[in-house]
Amino acid sequence: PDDGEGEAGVVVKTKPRTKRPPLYKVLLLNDDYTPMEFVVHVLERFFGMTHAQAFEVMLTVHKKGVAVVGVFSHEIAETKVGQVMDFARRHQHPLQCTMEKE
Ligand code: NFA
Repeated sequence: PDDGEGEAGVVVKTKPRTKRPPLYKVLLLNDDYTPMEFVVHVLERFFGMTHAQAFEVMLTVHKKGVAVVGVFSHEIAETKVGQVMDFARRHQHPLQCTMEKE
């Protein structure tokens, strides 16, 4: 057990560090085939956006190629990505959703 002293009575301090878990950005990528209405629906359904918010974010992805659609813990981000990828595949759309450390 650390008694707070190093060699020959030298006092060694360890800073109390509260470490926050890393956050992950969930990204939605543009493609030429997924219908705009489908993307809007995805953003409403899985990211809790209003229709107006979802439409705005969809247009950003459409025009810029990619946008951050949310920031979450690793576990939640993985779940969101999985839900979007499953939903897109089930509807046979090529929509891509990924995550990256913030
Ligand atoms: N670019 C797609 C289209 O024109 C719409 C889209 C937007 C797809 C955002 C993927 C992400 N139908």
